[in-house]
Amino acid sequence: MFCYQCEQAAQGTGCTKIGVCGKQPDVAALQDLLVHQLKGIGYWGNLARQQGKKDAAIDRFLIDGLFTTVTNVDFDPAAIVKILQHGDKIRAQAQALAGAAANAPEAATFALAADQAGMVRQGEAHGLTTFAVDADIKSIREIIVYGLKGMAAYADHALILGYEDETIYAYLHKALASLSDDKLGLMDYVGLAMECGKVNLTTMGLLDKAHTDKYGHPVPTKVQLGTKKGKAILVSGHDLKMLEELLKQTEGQGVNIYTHGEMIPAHGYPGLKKYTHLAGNFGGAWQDQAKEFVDFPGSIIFNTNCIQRPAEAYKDRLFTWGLVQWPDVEHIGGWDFSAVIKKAQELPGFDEAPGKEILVGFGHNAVLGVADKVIAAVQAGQIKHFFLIGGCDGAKSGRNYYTEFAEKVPKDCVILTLACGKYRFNKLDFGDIGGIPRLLDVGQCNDAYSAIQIALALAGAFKCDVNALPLSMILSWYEQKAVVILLTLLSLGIKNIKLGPTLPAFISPNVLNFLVQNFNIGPIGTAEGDLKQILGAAA
Ligand code: FSO
Ligand code: SF4
Repeated sequence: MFCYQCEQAAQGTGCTKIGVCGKQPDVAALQDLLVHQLKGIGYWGNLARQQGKKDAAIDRFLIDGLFTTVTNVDFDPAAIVKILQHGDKIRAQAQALAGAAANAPEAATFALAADQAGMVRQGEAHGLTTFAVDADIKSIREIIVYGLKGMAAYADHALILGYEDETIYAYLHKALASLSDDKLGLMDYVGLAMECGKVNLTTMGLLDKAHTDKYGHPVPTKVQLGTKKGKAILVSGHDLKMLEELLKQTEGQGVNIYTHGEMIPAHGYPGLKKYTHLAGNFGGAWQDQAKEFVDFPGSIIFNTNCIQRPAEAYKDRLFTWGLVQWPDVEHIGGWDFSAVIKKAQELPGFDEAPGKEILVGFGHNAVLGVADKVIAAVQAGQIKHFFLIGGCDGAKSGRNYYTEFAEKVPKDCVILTLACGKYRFNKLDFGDIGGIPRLLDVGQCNDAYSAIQIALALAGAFKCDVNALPLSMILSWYEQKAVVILLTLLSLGIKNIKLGPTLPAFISPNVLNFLVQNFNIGPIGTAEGDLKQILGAAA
């Protein structure tokens, strides 16, 4: 196997024996085959679309297939085999829709093996090390593949809430088709990568609309970190609809629901916070789950990444939902959560133990609702600078940088944060500036959309370019959603982003050069040095 799609890539270059994430070589091969198959479906789908023909089943399969291969989503070979078999039918459907083609690539024509062992062999033959292309082309193609995976995750959440957008599907087909087109050069792919960023802004906007139409705009809300007496279920992932259904099915049953990781922003949505048994938040970011879940006295369910190898101590009370799968962990296929609730009823649950409260709910609507106050504070010199410290968390010790950075941000600066990286500092007290909290939790990783809206509104108010704002972006990345968010920021022309804890292994030296020259993107240094550089430059 060879995989370097996430920040945990072994030795900073790639996982070759087994994934640091726990991905086994057979699963890696099946996922490589699925990506290969998706390129073929995209080829036919793109051709059909050029003739004005499309099919919702084909479009939606692209979303599911891509999201399945995101880091920490699907570790179950049997589940991926089923997806590949379904994909084979979808491929035939797309081919029939497109009609005959003279030079269809192998990805669009290969016959899927009859069994899992055969599919694994096919996947091995289409792994990254088999690509005979120039290093820069390989790098930029992989950037696009990872961008598509991240975008598919957001499109999937929106789709689950009944929201779709034709722009997204048209781009997915076009981009997947481009990946087998040897006539394209580096700058063609750079253009496609920037388009990926733009289309992802549309995708995150669509998801924002889905969330806010359905559950209202998030409002500043205190989240309890302690526990309520009663049975308990912990929900991890990003999917709000799944949480809502579970809240409905547990109403009046003496079972409290706790959020984990990226589910914490749920507490700020009026349509979800109205459930009084949405009791609080438990634990830290995803990489601490194996240690923390042992102490959760109820059932636990994952609705998206990031799942890790479950410890035996809680495996029998762990469930997966949606595209997340782990071998031997019970999967909930639809919307009936009675097995999860039944398990929670059998377990001891929590005692009453109130704890600290932290604030969430600063989406674009809440922040822009007090825009006048914020602008006046900037003009009066009370707020000197904004820092967006956001992105994913992970296990590397270098990630302490983000805690240290947040702690060292001067008292006259405001921190916006989002995604699971916030757990590095969201339980610290930052105080406020004239009633404006110094730490504003904007939401999940996809709520980068909110952060962008806030930045654009500030730029409008100060009549300047976003790059001229007293705003710096200090980002942490882990998996492919972070890749697509980065592409979105670059597609908006945002410069001077600091990225860590390490730069992606899939970026070739020439592609990195391009990014540095055009966007002045750079690696994080030390918290003190970076702060000095940013604030020195801003002074
Ligand atoms: Fe984190 Fe995992 Fe939200 Fe990611 S829980 S790392 S970027 O899946 O999606 O921030
Ligand atoms: Fe390694 Fe990350 Fe790939 Fe897992 S997803 S195999 S940790 S590079």
